[in-house]
Formats: sequence, structure tokens, C-alpha cells
Amino acid sequence: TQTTSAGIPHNANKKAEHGLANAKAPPEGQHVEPPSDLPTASSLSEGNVSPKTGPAVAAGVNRTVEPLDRVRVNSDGERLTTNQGVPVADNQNSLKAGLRGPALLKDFILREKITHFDHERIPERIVHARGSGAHGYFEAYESLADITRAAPFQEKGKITPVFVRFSTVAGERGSKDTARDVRGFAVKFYTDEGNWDLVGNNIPVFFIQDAMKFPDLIHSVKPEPHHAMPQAASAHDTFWDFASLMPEIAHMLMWVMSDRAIPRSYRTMQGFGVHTFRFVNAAGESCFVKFHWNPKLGTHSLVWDEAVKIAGADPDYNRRDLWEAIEAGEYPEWELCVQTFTEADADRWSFDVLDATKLVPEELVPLRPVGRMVLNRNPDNFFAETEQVAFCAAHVVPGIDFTNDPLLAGRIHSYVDTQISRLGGPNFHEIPINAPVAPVHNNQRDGMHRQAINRGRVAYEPNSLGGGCPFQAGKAGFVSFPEPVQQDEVRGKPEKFAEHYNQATLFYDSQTPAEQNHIIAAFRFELSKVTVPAIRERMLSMLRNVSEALAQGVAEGLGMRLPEPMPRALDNPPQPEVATSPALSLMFRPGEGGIRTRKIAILVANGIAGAPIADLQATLLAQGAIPRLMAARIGPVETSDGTPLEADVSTENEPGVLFDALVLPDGDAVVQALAADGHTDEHIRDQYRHGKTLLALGASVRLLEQAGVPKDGSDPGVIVLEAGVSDWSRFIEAVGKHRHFERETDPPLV
Ligand code: HDD
Repeated sequence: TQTTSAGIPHNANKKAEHGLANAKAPPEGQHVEPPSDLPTASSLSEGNVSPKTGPAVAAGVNRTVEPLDRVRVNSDGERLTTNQGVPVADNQNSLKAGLRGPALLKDFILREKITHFDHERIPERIVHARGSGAHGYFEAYESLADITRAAPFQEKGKITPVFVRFSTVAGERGSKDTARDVRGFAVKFYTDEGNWDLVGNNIPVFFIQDAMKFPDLIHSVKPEPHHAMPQAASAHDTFWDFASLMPEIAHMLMWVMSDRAIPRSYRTMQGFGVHTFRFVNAAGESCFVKFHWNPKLGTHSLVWDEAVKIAGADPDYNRRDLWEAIEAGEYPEWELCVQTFTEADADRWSFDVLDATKLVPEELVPLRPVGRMVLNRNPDNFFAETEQVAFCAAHVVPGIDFTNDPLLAGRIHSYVDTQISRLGGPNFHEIPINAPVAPVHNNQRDGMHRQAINRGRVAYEPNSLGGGCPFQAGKAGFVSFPEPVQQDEVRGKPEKFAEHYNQATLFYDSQTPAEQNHIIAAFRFELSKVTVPAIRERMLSMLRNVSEALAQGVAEGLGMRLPEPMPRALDNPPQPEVATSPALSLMFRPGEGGIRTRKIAILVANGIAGAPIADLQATLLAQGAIPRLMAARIGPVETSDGTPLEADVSTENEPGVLFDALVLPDGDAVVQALAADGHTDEHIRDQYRHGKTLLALGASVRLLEQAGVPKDGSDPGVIVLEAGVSDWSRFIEAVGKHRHFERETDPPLV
């Protein structure tokens, strides 16, 4: 640990400028010293409630609501007006000279309406254009005051409001949710000491080491500039051309070709701060820190064939899932964990902690849970909140600081800069969703769309006319960690940045066989879309440095021979500390089990015995699952026993890929009707192929046969119950497992 120069007073040399006897010193009050009783993060919070965020609130309510109340508009019972508040008499017809005459220029009501409409769109984010947001809160498990003075961590139980935006990276604003891509995981903490944005991803490492390469990376993955294809996909020449020429990308490619890049839900993915940051405590002592968000529901993903089909069935798949869970009161929750370590620890390791293509294995530095985040309120308005929210990697608060990670350096610049063109000027911090809950006082003035009405004649410092206010906070304010730096200016990279493969190998070797197969299949798919053979060859030569088995698998899939391995930058690469890290597998965090919020389709048709279906439905509902009765058409179903059943989805409006499990009903006539509908077969095959659970009741076993699904009892995810049996426990247990990859073959059997 190192110590800050916290003892040095702010503006230390200022007084000397006014001459020895302070002859030219301005009157008292100009450079006021901060009062000694200036509030600190912990003194600002009373119990666990910050005075700025109001008293304790009921579940489902969020502390960012109150500050946003002043701008929330509810038009219930209100009359229609123009933007000037003028009541509008007729919203159907423009003003004309005679019923068949020309429209009149003086129709200010029409003109205002059309003009506003003409300007409704703002530029989309250059990356992460497609996203979904939610409000919530962070709750600290304990005080971390010994290692950081960051406001959210000062007391056990302390609540800090947050707004979170999840996103895909490459696709445009209207693109599909289930693209193979990194997911953004950006959290804005509205702390007592200003906004802290932890702008992370669902993958703990990044493609490149230096921000200098970021525009190149993004240009390569975005649709190709001549014909603007493909949308939201990395499976094209330019991305793989760039990748094959950038060996530092090897580790990230393992993650992006894994199922991590097609999450089942935003609620079932991890989040990572990626960079090494610093914690700094009140004494100015610092340690390194990495941030991890672990979902309570565990980590679960889609499989590729499913992701492709969902893209057509419901392009809003992840957005809808998040929205519906929060509306249903199933508030998603993540545990925030930190890895903290010292500079001395970092110096010993085979990799550089300033290199964003490297992670710190959990086996090397275990995770310490420090709090939880709950998302409990959907935005009122997508544009005002989710679209206008402006995250920024430079938004840190006292107690959090940067390291010299060269990727982070570029980010500190980029985010504010991009908001200026995206949100139309330098006052985007005043947009309600961006405004801190902590008060803002400075001498910045004016600019496009200024909201604040700053009073008084003083907009400069030092001043005597304003009593020296707003005054510098001194030690109570943000003090940069004074890391000693004495170096030549160079363009280059540190030594350890030259090793690119150890952690790629670590990742691949830590996956289960099913996950490894998915990685091979993903490379095969992506590279099969590449039209230039030399690019494929370069990629294979890179993969040989990661894993011979992987390279071989991909080469076979492409009908190619293995080329020579790509030359390495280092002849003697350092030995990694760990050879496998189970925590890198999605299977490592299955979650709490259970079937809450899992979507289950129960196929029904006229003539069905309703009682067992109603019983199953009630059992699933009681466990928090979402059973839906699916028929060829929505509406009431005729049951043989008079039990009222209503099909709420059709095979047409909610195709089978949107469900986590499928139930096939008993009854000869019913099975006959289902067998005659091609959707049934399709649904069963998809469920089976995607590793999901199938339950066949009585006569419906025929439908499994028809679809070619093996039903010899060896697959725990294919459950056949005799007619009349209504013990649902095996089915529920199987759904709780999410996937049954044991049945998977390549190519698929079904
Ligand atoms: Fe970035 C957006 C995450 C590297 C430049 N980034 C953006 C968002 C996330 C990330 C989650 C969306 C925020 C939102 O929901 O509004 N970015 C990352 C991570 C990175 C990373 C985890 C590496 C560790 N980014 C990165 C670099 C640069 C940028 C190296 C530029 C030098 N990122 C931007 C940006 C964006 C952005 C252009 C686009 C829209 C925005 O900022 O607000 O400034």
C-alpha cells in the first residue's frame, strides 16, 4: 500500500502569490478553507439512509423516484395542450382556408407538432446502441471503510440507489437481443458523494489492450461500410480479419465464442468491472480492486441454434424478460464481490493487472462479497431514462480511483465526449436520469439546454464577491491517488502484455466438455461465414497457441488442415499461476435452483382432460414458474371433464423456442390433433435439441416418437409419465437444472 499526500493543504502555493506580507491578498473569504466539520460519506448517512435520498421506502419503490418526481408527467384527466401550455381544441384537423383549401402557415399547432416529431430521434450510441434499463438499489453487507472511503461501502446495510443498463455492443438500436455479442453491464450509483458509474461487461476481459485500437476493433465488427451488412453479428470478414491480426484478442475470443455471449437472460449473467481499479481509504492508503457481479439466479445461457430462432420469434427476448420479471415482482438480484490485492501481489504474477485482456483467477484471489444489488422498478419512459442515461467510465467518487490501464485511459476520455454529440451538448448531466442525487455546485455555466438557474453574479473562483463559494472541499473532496510516476514518454507496451495465450488456454481448459464443444461450434460457424481463406488460416494458427484440441476441432469443422502455429512474441512465456479455474465455467454458478420465472409451455387441444392440466399448472405457479397453456389458437379449450381451461398462447404467436420446458398432454384424440399440427413436431425437436426438459403424459409419448426423440429413460430431461400419474416432482427437478447437455450430439440427432 502507498500513502497519499493527504496532509498537504489544497492550493498550497496560492498564498505565496500574493507577496510576502500578503499585501495583495484579497479580503478574507476568498480562499476559504473547508470547514473542519465538512460532512464525510459516513456522516452524511443517518443509520442506513442518506438524508438526500429520503426516508426508508417500501419494497418496489426506489430512492431515485423522488428526485425524478419533479419531471414525471402523468396526463390522466388532463387536457391536451401545446408545448406552451395552450389548450388544443382539435387534434384531428389542420387549419385550412376552406374545407378543400390549402393548409395555412399560421397553424402553429400543426407546425409545433410536426416540428417536434421531425426531431424525435437522437444519434444512437456508437457502441452498445441496443439496451434495456432498470432502477434499483445497492445494499452494503458491511463497512469497507478500512479499504475504501467510497460512500456506498461506509456502513453495513447502507442503501444507494442505482440505475442499470444492459446492452449488446455491435448491433444498432433496433437489432435483435440474442446476437452473439458481449453484453454491457453498466451501473450508475447515485451516491452521497456524486455519481459513480461502474461501466462493465458480462465478460471480465476485453478484446484489446490499448484504447488506441478501440475504433479499429469497432469498425471491424460493425456492419461492413459498403453494404451495411451484417447487422449485429461478428460472423463476417472484417471482424475476423482484424481478430486474426491481433493475437492479444485470443483470450477474449474464447469468451465471446462461448455461451457467455448468448445469455438466457440479463438476470442470469455475471457482470465485471473488467479493469483493475483502486480502492482508497480515508487515510489515503490504496489497494487494487476488481469488481464482479454474480447473479442470484446463477449463470445460464442459450445455445446457438436457439438464439438464432429466438431472434426471429422475439427480437426483444432479453428486454422482455427483464421487464416482465420486474413487473411480476421477481426482482433480479446480483451480489457484488471484490478481489482486492496489493501492488506487491500484482508484481509477482505472470500477467499484468493493467492489461484488460487478463483476469485475476478466483483461485489466486478469492471473491469477497460486499453487497447486493436489486433491480425493483422499470423505467417510466424508455427514451427519457434508458436512452438518455449517460454512463461514463470517468465518473468515480472519493474512495475509487483509476489505474494506469491504457484501455481505461481512453475510456476516461471517450464517454463524456460521446455524450456531447449524442445528447446534444455539455449539459447532459442535468438530464434527470443523469443528475446526481448529491448536490451540484460549481462555476460551469450556460451551454445548450441549460436547466439550472444559477443565482448571483459570481461564476469564477477565486472570488471575494461570493464569499469564496463554492469552496474547494480539500481533503474531503476527491483526491487523486498520488501514484509516483517517473518515466520517459513512449508509445509501447509493458513486457507482460506480450503474452497472449496463457489465459485463453486457462479459459478453454476450464470449460466442461459441452461448453468446449459449443466454443468449437461457434468458431466453426463464424469462420465459415468468412469468405477469405487466408483469414481462416490465420485464425487456426492463432488457435493452435491456445489449444491443439480446439484448433483441431475447428479445422475439421472447416475442412482445413492445421497451419503452423502463429509465432509468439515471447520465446519463453511466463508460467501461469493456475492451470484450470472451475469458476470460469458457466456451470460453476448454477444459482439457487428452483424454477422461478422459468417459462413452461403446456400443449392443449380440445377434448383434453382438464383436471391434471389445471393441477400441473397450479403446482408450477406455486413454485414461481410461468406455465402457459398453448394451443393452435388462443381462447377457451373444450375439456372432457368440464374443467375450464383457456389457451393464452398459440403455437403461432409464441413459438416453442421461447419456452424453457414443454409438457405434452395425455388423451388419444388430443394427441391425434397435436400430431397433425406441424408446430408440435417443431416444438418438440427444438426443446430436445436445445437441451430443455420435456414431459410426456400418457398417450403423448407417441409425439416424442414421431419427433424422433429417444425416450429410453436414460435422459433425465425427457420424462414420460404413465396415464393418470400426477407426480410432477421429477419434471420440476429437471426444469430446475436448466439444460441437459448430456444428450447433445454434433450434428444434432433431432
Ligand atoms: Fe465502452 C459505451 C463497456 C471499452 C467507448 N461501453 C459502453 C457501454 C458499456 C461499455 C457497458 C454502454 C453504456 C450504456 O449502457 O449507456 N467499454 C465497456 C467496457 C470496456 C469498454 C467494459 C472495456 C473494458 N469503450 C471502451 C473503450 C472505449 C469505449 C476502450 C473508447 C476508447 N463505450 C465507449 C463510448 C460509449 C461506450 C463510445 C458509447 C456510448 C456511450 O459510451 O455512452 O464512449
